[in-house]
Amino acid sequence: MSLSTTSGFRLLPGRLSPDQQKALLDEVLAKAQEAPFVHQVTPGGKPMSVAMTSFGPLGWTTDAKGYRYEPSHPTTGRFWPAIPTILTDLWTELADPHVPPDACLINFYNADARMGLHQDKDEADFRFPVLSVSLGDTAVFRLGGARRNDPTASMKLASGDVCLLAGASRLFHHGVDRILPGSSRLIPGGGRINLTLRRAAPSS
Ligand code: MD3
Ligand code: FE
Repeated sequence: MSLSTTSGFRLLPGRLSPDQQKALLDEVLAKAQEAPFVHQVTPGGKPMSVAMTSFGPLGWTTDAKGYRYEPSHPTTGRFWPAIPTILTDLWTELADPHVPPDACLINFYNADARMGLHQDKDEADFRFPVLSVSLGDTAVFRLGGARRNDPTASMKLASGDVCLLAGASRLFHHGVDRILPGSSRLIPGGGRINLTLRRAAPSS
């Protein structure tokens, strides 16, 4: 039995066409002018190698006080831009037809950025899936299990790939081991953008 059958994990390779990828990238880069990418600092005091921003009512932030969702950008103080419609449409189709996402975290990886193995546990209700969209250079992604010491599998996430983390997989450990520089020509100057749609607040 496959990983997806047992865990609720689904990978949809090339779910976005090249034209859809370009349109989404243009919208993300335009909105990132209003809500710039920031190398946030972990509670332990280390700047993250991944630069982040968010769209939607809530955005994920980290600083000396900890990890949390906030209604405004950590440096500008302005509300986050709206989530692109192509993403809310994907959420309705693949994740939840009734409850919309309220947070879209955007990660920018340059050739040297990584994300260590972690769980996403800052949301109120883990019954809602996480939906991920990759743009630009391919990532070598690592997916483990519910326990930190569970075995892991390595897979590539390429531009246009969509990944759904539902059911048990919602709490699986995961991370990005490395980026493959030059693997895509989508983003001028190279790099990778990953967008994750989430339900951060309780649904009622
Ligand atoms: C598996 N992002 O933003 S996306 C994150 O590629 C994050 O930037 C990675 O981990 C990235 O928190 C991975 C795919 C993904 C997202 C959420 C998950 C995989 C997941 C939640 C549970 C299990
Ligand atoms: Fe994560």
